[in-house]
Amino acid sequence: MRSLVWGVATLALALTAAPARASFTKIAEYRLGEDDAGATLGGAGNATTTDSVGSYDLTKAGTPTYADPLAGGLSPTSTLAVDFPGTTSRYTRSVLPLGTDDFVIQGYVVQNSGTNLTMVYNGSGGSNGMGIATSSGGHSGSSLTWCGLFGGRTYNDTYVPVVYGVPFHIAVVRDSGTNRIYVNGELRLTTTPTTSPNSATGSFYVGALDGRVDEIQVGTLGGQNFNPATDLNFVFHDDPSMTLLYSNSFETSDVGKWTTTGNVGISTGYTTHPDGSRAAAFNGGQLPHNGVITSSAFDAVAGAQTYIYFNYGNYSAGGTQTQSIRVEVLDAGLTTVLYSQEITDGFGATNAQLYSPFVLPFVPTVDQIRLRFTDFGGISGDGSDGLLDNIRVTRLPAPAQETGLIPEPASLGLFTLALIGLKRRRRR
Ligand SMILES: [Ca+2]
Ligand SMILES: [Ca+2]
Ligand SMILES: [Ca+2]
Repeated sequence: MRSLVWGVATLALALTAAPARASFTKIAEYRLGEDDAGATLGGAGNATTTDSVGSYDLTKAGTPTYADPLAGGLSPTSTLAVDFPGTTSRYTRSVLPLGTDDFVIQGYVVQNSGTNLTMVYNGSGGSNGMGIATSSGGHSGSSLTWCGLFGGRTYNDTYVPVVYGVPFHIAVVRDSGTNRIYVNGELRLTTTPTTSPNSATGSFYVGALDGRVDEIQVGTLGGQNFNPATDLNFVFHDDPSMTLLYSNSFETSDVGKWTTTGNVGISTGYTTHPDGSRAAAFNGGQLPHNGVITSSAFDAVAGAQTYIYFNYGNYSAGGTQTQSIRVEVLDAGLTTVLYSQEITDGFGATNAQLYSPFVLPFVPTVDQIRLRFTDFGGISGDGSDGLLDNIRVTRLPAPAQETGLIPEPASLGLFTLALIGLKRRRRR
């Protein structure tokens, strides 16, 4: 049992009617701002935060504040999130009646610092209940990763690294005895443990970390199977609300979409790829970390919420070093960096060729952009490599929404209309 920093908290609950399309029945939903009277960006959190579907409002502890929704984030219907400045700040009540099977807990999180923490938990983490946690113990000790925690005794590690400041959507599901964890819409882990979680006692809480949390949904499956297409509260890159700006899976059909310098090549030599049969491999052959991949220029829309989806991983053939990549957005002339984010992935045999899904939200300031992926850090001559594949850049809104196909009150602007349309489709 790895050590966690456990929060304390409190709560109780009841069932509400199922949403029309989802397989699971929400018993509580915390939008964390939108349904809190008087909530304003930067303002102190209300004494209670509202359960939008049930009667399980949460009580404030510490000093949470209302904040931007995860950097414009993965949930475009959100207008506020809650920032928690540390483990003593949270929203809490006594436990929700989730049972020990057929439940769903999902939400968005950005962690800014710290190690083993929880972002949402129902129960007493050391001994019972279920929730979403981070752990530094599961990834060969080299990095902090997103985990599901079941019953306080079963850590299910996704091996997806926590990147400080980067938003993630995490869903922990237990469905007819099978545990599943989704990260940014991708199924990362399926396991059927021999023991069920212990019934939750103690408290339910949200927060208790240094970072922001948003759009928490808790529900029961009630005999239905979890359906990620309808049940994940996540905007997939191919959602009809999105416009695809650029894609590159390093397949032969994509040739011409990128250039390389330094120690990076397009490889078919790995046995698994998140998409197709080819991926980009950095510092293979135990060469120094100096590879750079630059995309061709492509059209964007200045001011539009834009997302970079991609898979990045650490292939370890006995090597023990982390892999790091800098993801940048530049203008077409490569003169100005408009956005930059560094990602480091850990190592380990269990992580061999295991790519993690990332989604980086940004808003361009120009109408034509390029991407640049730069391998950095690490040591030369190590038997692990950085792998990159399946790059997709999308923006909101979709063209159909821009041409006025959505019925519109005259007082609303186009972008607001697009969000309303999105909300109709995506809200569960
Ligand atoms: Ca929200
Ligand atoms: Ca590929
Ligand atoms: Ca290497």
